[in-house]
Amino acid sequence: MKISILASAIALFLPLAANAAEVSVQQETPAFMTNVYGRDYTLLNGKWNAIVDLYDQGLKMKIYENRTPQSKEEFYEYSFEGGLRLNVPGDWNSQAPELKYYEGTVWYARHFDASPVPGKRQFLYFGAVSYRCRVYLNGEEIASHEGGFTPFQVEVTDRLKDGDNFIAVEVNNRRTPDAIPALAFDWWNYGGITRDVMLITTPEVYIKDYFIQLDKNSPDVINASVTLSGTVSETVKIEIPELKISQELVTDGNGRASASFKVKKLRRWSPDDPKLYDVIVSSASDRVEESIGFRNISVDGTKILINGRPTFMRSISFHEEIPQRRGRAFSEADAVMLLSEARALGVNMVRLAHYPQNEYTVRLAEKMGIVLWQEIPIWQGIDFEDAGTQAKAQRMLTEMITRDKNRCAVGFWGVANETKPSDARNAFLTSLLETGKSIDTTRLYVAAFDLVFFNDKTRHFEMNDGFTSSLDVVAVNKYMGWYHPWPLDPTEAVWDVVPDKPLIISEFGGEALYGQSGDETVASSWSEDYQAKLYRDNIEMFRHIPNLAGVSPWILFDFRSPYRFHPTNQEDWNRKGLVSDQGYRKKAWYIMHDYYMDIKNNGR
Ligand code: GCB
Repeated sequence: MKISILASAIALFLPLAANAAEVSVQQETPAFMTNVYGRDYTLLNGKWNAIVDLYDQGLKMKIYENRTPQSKEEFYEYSFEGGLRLNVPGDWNSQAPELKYYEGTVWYARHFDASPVPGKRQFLYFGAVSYRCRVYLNGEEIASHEGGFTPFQVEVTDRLKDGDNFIAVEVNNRRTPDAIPALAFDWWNYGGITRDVMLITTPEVYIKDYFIQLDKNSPDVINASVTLSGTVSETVKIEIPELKISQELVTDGNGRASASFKVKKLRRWSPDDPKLYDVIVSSASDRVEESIGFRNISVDGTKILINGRPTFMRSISFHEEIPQRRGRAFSEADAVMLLSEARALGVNMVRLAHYPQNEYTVRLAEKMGIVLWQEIPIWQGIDFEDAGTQAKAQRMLTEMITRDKNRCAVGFWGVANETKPSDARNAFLTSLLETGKSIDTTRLYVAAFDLVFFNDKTRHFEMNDGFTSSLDVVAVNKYMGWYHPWPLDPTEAVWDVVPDKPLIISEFGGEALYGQSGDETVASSWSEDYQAKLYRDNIEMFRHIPNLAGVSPWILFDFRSPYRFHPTNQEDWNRKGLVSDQGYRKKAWYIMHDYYMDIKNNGR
């Protein structure tokens, strides 16, 4: 069974290809099974052989067939053996000096042993491949996918050989105008098989998906739905032993069943008490288990409520990057590093910038009691006129929500960052909200805007963007003291932006090179002193934003970005981190920490 997850093969690798290929989507919904770590699986991580294919010749040469000479006349101008070796998961950029800036195709390949089991199905599952890929098993193309931050699976039951199998993955990270993100973005364009690769074994009819969360409006009603892989009518069971729930449901002709249960004495998940319950979903032939938390998140006027209590979101952002390693984060240990440093700052929320991050991070945040804002990389420069790009964005959003909809830590789905109002933009983002809400109405939908301006007549900060009325929570990125000089003293700043809705300042900050001291009034000093004063000033301004429901400084760590050219202050790093690339806290970190501790202890 071959699936074309996004597109027919042809358009995927043409450098500036448009999206004609989008029409051939043949995708089962959902496109991959939920909770892969709760399944019977083998990791195909480790060292893979690699070929750098700068001119995209490997496809023509069919190098995925992995041929070796069989006669005296034969020869092949490639071999996967004896060349470059790359770690999977991992980005290629950090694994070889010549690949640091590489944007193009790299072929990954390896052998693995498999044993087809009668009555069982097997799937290859990729946590993420950045940015587009085609997968070949034993010499044949079996799947393709576009989008660097969400998973996909392909069934290989009938294709696996008993014993040795050969898999090749053609990975390409070239930036194109129709891609998401598009041609330029302020982070490193890491390429590669950047997350876990798994061979998953399931029964013939397996539990493909389930969605088990607390009802949006009730503190004691759990809504559950289960989807089997086949269009069969079967009994499935949902158990939450600690809540004394054991409920049998019968799936309909589409393999689906749903129910609501009223529960007693539920301890709702919150940042202060991240309680999770063991949940078991079983069918005649399958059983999946995991921990799920239950909480309400809603909006009341200008407040964000968690379990009915107004909660100020003390947030921070980070990229999926380990600065000290200069590469993508991918493991549980990486998640521990990033989230412990976030927690140390005093946060109750993390904005995962600017794309869905790996499942280890999401699951660990949930255990730690950290609310998450997760978003898709609709980041400036997106072609809102392109129907293909829109379909791609809808699919990315679907994949993100599908993977993480059972993680109660996720409180916010972000649909866009810094977009300019236009009819095309509005239609595009409206389609995203519709797509998201067709799967999940329990989260708050948010987008970050950057077009807040200072109105000289009213002397207020204002914003004109009608799309804000479609969102539950509005967020603003505003770099007062960095990209925007102060038009007045921060004590006099008055904000009149979506006054009837919760407003999150989703980015603010400025650059500082760790260890550099300088004049706190001179931006170009790139000093910790300037950054610290900028933080003091912004915090002062926050006290004058009546509908402020949260803040999220930009950003926890310095991060790599190829358009940060300053030769001594930046050297390809965005230096807005509160923590340096070497892991040292800058002066501004302490200011933000004090601010958060004060809010935590005394309220806002
Ligand atoms: C922004 C973007 C963020 C950038 C940041 C900056 O507004 O949302 O991705 O990295 O500004 O440092 O300029």
